[in-house]
Amino acid sequence: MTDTAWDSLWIDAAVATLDPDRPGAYGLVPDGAVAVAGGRIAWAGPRADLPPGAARETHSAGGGVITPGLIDAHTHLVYGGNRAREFELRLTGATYEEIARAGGGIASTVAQTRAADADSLLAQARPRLRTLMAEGVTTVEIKSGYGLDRETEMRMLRVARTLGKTEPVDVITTFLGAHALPPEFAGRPDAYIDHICTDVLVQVAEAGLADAVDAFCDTIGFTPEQTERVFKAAAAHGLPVKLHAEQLSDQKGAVLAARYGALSADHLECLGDDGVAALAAAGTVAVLLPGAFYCLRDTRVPPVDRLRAAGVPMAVATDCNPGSSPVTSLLLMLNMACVLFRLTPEEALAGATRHAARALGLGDDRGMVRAGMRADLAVWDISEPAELAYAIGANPLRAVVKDGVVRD
Ligand code: DI6
Ligand code: FE
Repeated sequence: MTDTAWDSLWIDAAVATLDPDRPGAYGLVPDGAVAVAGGRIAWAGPRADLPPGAARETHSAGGGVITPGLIDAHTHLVYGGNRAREFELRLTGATYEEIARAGGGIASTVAQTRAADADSLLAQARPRLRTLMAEGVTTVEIKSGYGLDRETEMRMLRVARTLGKTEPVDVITTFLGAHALPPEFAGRPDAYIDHICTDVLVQVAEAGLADAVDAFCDTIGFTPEQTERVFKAAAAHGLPVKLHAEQLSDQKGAVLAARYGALSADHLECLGDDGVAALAAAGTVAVLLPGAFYCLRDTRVPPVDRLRAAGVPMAVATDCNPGSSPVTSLLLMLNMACVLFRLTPEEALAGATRHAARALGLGDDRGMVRAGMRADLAVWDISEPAELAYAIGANPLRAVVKDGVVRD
C-alpha cells in the first residue's frame, strides 16, 4: 500500500467531531487524529486507526480538544457608531420598542451608518470581527440593514465582502433591506417594500453581494404580507431566505419562513406550536440569540423543549449588533444558551458548529470534523468539550486552522 501524503496531521487531542454518525456525546474521539490535505479534512478518527501516511507537518494539540471551527450564523457587525446612550435610557425604564418608536433604536444606527464611508465602516467592524475570530470563529454571517437605501446597503455588503477577503475567515453576507422603515418612507411601508423588491434587492443580487435575504417580521418591523413580498423577490433571484421571527410578538413569521424553505428562523422567543411544527417539517434551523434575550431583559424563553422534541436543529449565534446585542463573544453565547435557554453544552456547541453551518446553507461543507469537510478547526486547551459552554470569560483557544492552514 502506498502511504498517503498529507499537508498536516493533528494529534494529542480528543476530537469533538460533532459528527452525528459517531456514537456518544459530541461525536467525541478520545485519542484522535485529524489529517488535512488540500484545505480539506482527509481523515479523522481514533489515532490507533490512522491509516499509513506521511504528513509534511505534525502538530500536537497538547492533550486538548479539537472542535470544528466555530460558526457565528447571525451577526450585524458592520455598522456605524454605537448605542450606549440608548442602553442608559433602557436602564431608566424605556423599552426597546418605545425607543424604536421614538426614532431611536435601529434608526439611530441607520443615520450613523449612512454617514460613515466604507473605510470607516471597515475600521469599525474589523475589531469586532477579530474579537470573534480570537475565540475560534472561522465562518461568520454578516447582514446589511443599517443603510436602508441602495447606496448604503450595498456599501455595507461590500464592506462585509472585503472583511472576508482581508481576514482569514469566511464571511457569508445577507441582505436585510427589510430591517426597519427608513425615515424618508415614514408612513409608507408598502412603498418601501416595493423599493426593496424592485430596486435595491435587484441591484444587490446582480452585483453578487448577498448570499441570502432576511427580513424583520414584527410589530416594529414588517408584516407577514410585506415579508412575503421580499421572499418572493429573493426567490426570483435564486437567493435563499431567513427571517427575524417571533422576537417581540408572534406574527407567524416562522410558519411563513418555513413555507419558503428558509434556511433559518431566528430569535423565536414568542414562537408557538404551529411555528415549531412548520420549522420541523421544512428542516429550517432555529437560530437562538441569547445575547438579545439577555440585553433586552426578555422573559419569554424560546420553546427549546418543543423545538428539541420536534427535532428542529438549533443554532446559537451572537446577533452582534449595536442595539439589542452588543456581543462579540460566541463562547459567552454558548454559556447563555445553556443557562438561560437550557440547552445542553453539547447542543450549544452543535449550535455554533454543525447547525450553524446548516443555517448558512453550508451543512455539506463545514461544521463537523469529518473526512471531506473543509479543514476549519479550533484547538482548545481544555480537557472536555463541555468546558467551552461552562466557563465565562475564559478563552482557552490554542490554535485555529482555516482551510487547512494554521491561522496566526
Ligand atoms: N432584531 C434584533 O435583535 C436586531 N435586529 C432585529 O431585527 C437589533 C437591531 C438593532 O437594535 O440595531
Ligand atoms: Fe438580528
